[in-house]
Amino acid sequence: MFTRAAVFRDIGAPLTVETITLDPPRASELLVKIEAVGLCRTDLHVMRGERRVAMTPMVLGHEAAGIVEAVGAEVRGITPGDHVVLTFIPGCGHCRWCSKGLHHLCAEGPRITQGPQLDGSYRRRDRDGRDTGAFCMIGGFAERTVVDQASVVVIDKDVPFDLAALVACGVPAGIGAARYRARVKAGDSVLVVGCGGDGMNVVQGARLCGAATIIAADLVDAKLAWARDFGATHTVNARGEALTRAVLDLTGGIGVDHAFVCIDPPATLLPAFRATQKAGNVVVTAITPDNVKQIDIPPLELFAAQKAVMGAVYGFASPRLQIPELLGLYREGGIKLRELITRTYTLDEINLGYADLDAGRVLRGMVVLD
Ligand code: CXF
Ligand code: ZN
Repeated sequence: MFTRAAVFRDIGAPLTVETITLDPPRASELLVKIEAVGLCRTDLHVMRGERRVAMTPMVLGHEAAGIVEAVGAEVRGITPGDHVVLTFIPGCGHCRWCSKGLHHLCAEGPRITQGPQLDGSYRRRDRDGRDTGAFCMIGGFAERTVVDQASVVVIDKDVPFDLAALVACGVPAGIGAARYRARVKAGDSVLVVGCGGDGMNVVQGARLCGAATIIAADLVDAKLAWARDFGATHTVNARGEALTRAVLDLTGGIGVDHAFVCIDPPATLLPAFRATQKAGNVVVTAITPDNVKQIDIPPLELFAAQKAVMGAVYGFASPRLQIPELLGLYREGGIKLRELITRTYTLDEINLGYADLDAGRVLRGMVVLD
């Protein structure tokens, strides 16, 4: 069949919305009609060449929800008509990590920027007949996609698709980082550097955990105002040493229990590290450009202050656990989802959506398909 898709062809160029060929699902795969797909900054890093993918052309998009239209013969527990969220790391189900329920650490994870399906072959071709990849084995910037069942979580049918898409990336990444990586406790103090899709969810995750002090830092005042709505108790518009000083001032000179680096790790890591108290946690949720080869922390400071520096992908917990859990929390009024979406776009407007993200005009842009 044919489907329209936003295709990444050249670094620095806009995505091109094209009609491509999509082959039917193989035995362990499904055909999914995409209903909504979020505009995450990771895809922007790819478009700019800051994060290399292994091939072009490639359909980007990894924060997607939709309806199953067809399933392969070996698919279990998913049927046509099911509503699904797609996961940007597959859960193969049998590797060392998946067998412990740690699907965010699936052994197949390192292959998600390569382009092919989980089984190593291609389902998409462009108009010239060239194999076309699917970012994160999803290729969500499209009307339809074919994915392995390892990339699918079934959700309740009453969840709006735009909200379902949110729990595919930014929401679990942020809320999970607070709950499952740092394990923020009631009364703790927290710094969140970068209040975008991940950071805003760290703010609401910290609130959910009962943090007493939540300091939101960003260079865009509108995001700081939004952060207050999501639970920030203090806001700081500063970077570098000024950021560290401001946080120390707000915490009686000792620093926060937990700092989260949700944007620009090379520039923000050391200021966040120095704004963290002794024995505190520094959690990196943001992706780092390929050309950054090392982190900037003096080893003696790390040792003497006995801090922990840690990474968190997918909020350090399985999307199979978190997706239903987060939708349940939303239903109970425990977290905000609707307020994360600043603007919606058609597939043809996708480059406008990314321009808005880049300019700091949106918290989350959402492509809504017909
Ligand atoms: C990313 C994490 C690193 C690989 C690509 C997807 N996740 C979300 O933005
Ligand atoms: Zn993402």
